[in-house]
Amino acid sequence: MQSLIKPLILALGAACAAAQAANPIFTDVFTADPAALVHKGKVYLYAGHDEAKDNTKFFEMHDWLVWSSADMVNWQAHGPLLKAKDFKWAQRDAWASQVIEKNGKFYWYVTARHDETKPGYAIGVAVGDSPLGPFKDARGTALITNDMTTDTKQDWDDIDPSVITDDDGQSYLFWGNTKPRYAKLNANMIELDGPIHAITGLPEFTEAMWVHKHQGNYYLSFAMGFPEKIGYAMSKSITGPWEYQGILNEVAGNSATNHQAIIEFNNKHYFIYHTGAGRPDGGQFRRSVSIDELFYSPDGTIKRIVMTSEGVSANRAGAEKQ
Ligand code: FUB
Repeated sequence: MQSLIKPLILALGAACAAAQAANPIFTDVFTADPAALVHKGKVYLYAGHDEAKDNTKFFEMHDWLVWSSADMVNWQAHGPLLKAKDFKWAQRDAWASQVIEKNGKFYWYVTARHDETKPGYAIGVAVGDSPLGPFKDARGTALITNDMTTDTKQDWDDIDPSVITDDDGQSYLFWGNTKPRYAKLNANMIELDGPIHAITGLPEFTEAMWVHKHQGNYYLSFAMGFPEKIGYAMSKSITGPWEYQGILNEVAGNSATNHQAIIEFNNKHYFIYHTGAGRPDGGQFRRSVSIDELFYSPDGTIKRIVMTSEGVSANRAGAEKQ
């Protein structure tokens, strides 16, 4: 009898552990700038990969890492599926990115530092036939380069792409540091279709836009100030005007940057972000992705995120569908 009890307790412990995540969600690598895609009963998480030796100098980021999950707790690692060097025009710096599906293709919009032919940060796009690729540069050139936005002085103003397709099928690219911008995307998803527009109404805008829609409202969340909080604005139209609603998430521990993805998965809403907290060797350039639940108020505004160390519990509906 005694010999049965120990394995039973161990099995019970493992089941409980699997039903509840912990933040940060990965402790074997440092991860940042999360983006997420819900596709066929799974969540795909695309994250930047912090490889700085310590927190004294700057970001060291060469590739993007991917995981998938059917329940938001158990994550399968798929490794690095794209790197800055996969874009022949890029020098380095695999910064923030987002993947979106359109007409059965998966488009991965990325930030990287352009080579000396077009100095500054740029946005490129890779394409693949599945959420896990394989992905390849869809153009052979960057989609957005620093010389296309000369009204801002610094060369890192063209970073942090966020992409959304509106209900009429038109897709939009949002991006920017210091100055938020958007443009229509051509139906082929790899060219702009029209002029670049400035966005107004986002106080203390720094970077990290994420645009999503919920029950007839458009939401534009963004990193504000420095150190960064996440604020958000709402609109009845994807093209604005945007009305600022307030702070969505406070400064995340031990990190001056923050960067969020917001998704709905099996009737729950999630706020996916990075923090420098939760790991003894974490910090400014060694960040970690965390996930907490997001709740809407009846009037459509979003309640302030409560960052937890427990993380989210298993979204069983996702697991049962598999
Ligand atoms: O991770 C590098 C840069 O820092 C991202 O592009 C920004 O959003 C900020 O997180």
